[in-house]
Amino acid sequence: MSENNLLSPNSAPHSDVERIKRESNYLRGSLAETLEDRITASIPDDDNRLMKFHGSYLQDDRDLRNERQKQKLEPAYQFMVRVRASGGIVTPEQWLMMDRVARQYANGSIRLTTRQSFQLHGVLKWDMKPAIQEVHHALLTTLAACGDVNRNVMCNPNPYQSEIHGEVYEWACRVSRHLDPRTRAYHEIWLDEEKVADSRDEDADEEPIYGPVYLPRKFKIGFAVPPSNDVDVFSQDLGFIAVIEEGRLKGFNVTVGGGMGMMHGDPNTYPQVAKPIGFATPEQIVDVAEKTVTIQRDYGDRAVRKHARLKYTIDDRGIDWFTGELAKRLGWNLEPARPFHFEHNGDRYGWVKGSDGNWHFTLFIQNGRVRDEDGYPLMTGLREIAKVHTGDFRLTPNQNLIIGGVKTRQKKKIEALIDQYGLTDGRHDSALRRNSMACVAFPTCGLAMAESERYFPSLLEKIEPMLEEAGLREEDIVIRMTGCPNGCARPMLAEIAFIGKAPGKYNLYLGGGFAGERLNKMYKENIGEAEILDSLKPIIKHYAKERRKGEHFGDFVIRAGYVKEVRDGQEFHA
Ligand code: SRM
Ligand code: SF4
Repeated sequence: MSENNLLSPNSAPHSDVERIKRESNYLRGSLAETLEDRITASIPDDDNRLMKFHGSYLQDDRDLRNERQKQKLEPAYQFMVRVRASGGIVTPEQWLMMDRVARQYANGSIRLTTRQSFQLHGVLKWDMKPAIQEVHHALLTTLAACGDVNRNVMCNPNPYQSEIHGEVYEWACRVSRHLDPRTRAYHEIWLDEEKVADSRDEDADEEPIYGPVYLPRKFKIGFAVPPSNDVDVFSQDLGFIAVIEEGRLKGFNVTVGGGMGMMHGDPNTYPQVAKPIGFATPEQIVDVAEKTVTIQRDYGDRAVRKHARLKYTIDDRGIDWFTGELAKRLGWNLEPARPFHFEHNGDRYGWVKGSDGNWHFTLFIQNGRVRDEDGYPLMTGLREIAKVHTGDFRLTPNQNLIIGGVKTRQKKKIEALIDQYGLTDGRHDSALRRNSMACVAFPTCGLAMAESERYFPSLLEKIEPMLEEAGLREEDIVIRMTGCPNGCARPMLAEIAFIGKAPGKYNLYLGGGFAGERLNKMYKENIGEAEILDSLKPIIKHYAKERRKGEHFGDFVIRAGYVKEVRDGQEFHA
């Protein structure tokens, strides 16, 4: 293993997280012991850091925080468990397992994430092991769902170009497998595998790609199949854009340096769209991914975590430095990028027939939350479908769900169940709602500054009449909300976005590109609901009256002068 990843490129002392990783003996730490500790429902901070690599971390129910504090009780500790599946594809059996685990060990709901993973909330410490064991036995994993490693690899679940989708998906899986952590810690801690000798004593090389301190920060990869940019490829650290010529997959345009996270008021942190740097054949991309990861491993900032993503590594040294370093490590140069064109980043709902003759039904799942509600037994309906379905389920990058690969002879049966449980493809909702996403935020996310998932539907309810009045009910407008500027629902790429600042207060952003190709810009700062509605109403009216044919809302607000266009290298904030 190279020594490089033990050194920071700048001379500043490494952050404490680097110490925790280094001392952890490949992600073991004292997790096995602390999970056994029955005195508290919590775990120590150092272990919680490591827990992320295992796909989970300690939260507390923020709704109960003050009350429990008053009663001198420890916070209502619980764990979030994230289960990854490359490209979001799982079998009906795996769906049934998630459903079972959610009801038995978590809060009775499943959360489909913006990266095509599952999240469970409210798992108690004592239930972590059986829950993770069930996930493992169903051939899914929580390992590397969080932490300073490559995360769930996203892939367009494109139901209307099935053959190409299948091929691109296979490459996404290969890249994902190649970058999986190799440590046996996961098996020892969760699956009761016998502990191997301390690998530090043996000087074993447990992680040929990551090394003993893993990456300086999380790392994200997405595969897009134009014209759909549903994976928001420009938000990824590393993106692959499929190049299809004459119906065949020729290779991928490679993009680097995307990322959404920022901090309010700190211009040293910023969201950024990735840049295309060239073209590679399918057979070359695993190598491209590995070498990109190792560049970030060796040069990423290990001192300041908020400056540790690949986008900053590249910005600090320049894109030419990066492509040069990549070519050096690969031993060859990428070809020049080929032309590509994206049309949208949303999902296409309802039934579509794939080129393989199978059917796919995209359901609208508001903010990815699967649970039974009064009058809408979504979770039960999906369970009943999973019991008879022989195809797959595909989690989309927009927090929706595709019942995929339905054979023609089975379609009627699935259709009947969809009807029986009233499951919706969003047809009765506005196009705005169908193009909406919100992050989790309260009560589980410790970083939330404002509500998101719980509040967004009611805000949409108030915006919808304005659109209706303006004759825009069926106009696709991408709208997103997050409870803080970390950007988990990729709001910086939406045409309208709300980013939480304080309880009930949001920064309003306008002007993102409809196909996820352009960042938006702040229009109003720190405003509450009344001002949000007052601000949007005249703009919506203006758009209805003066938009050009085919002009998207995000383009219009720039042309009409509400916000300036954010071009490459320009400042994002205001
Ligand atoms: Fe995220 C942290 C939820 C996608 C940027 N994100 C978190 C944590 C784990 C909070 C924490 O660290 O304490 C949130 C858990 C909340 C909860 O209670 O469940 C959280 N992120 C989510 C999910 C579940 C949002 C959702 O509603 O679906 C998404 C899970 C993805 C997955 O399945 O792997 C999720 N997070 C994203 C995305 C979008 C994406 O990846 O496409 C981003 C922006 C893209 C990017 O990374 O640049 C994102 N999350 C962050 C950041 C800011 C990272 C940065 O570079 O600054 C944090 C905070 C951090 O890492 O320190 C964060
Ligand atoms: Fe939490 Fe912020 Fe991510 Fe929302 S954007 S889930 S509030 S970290």
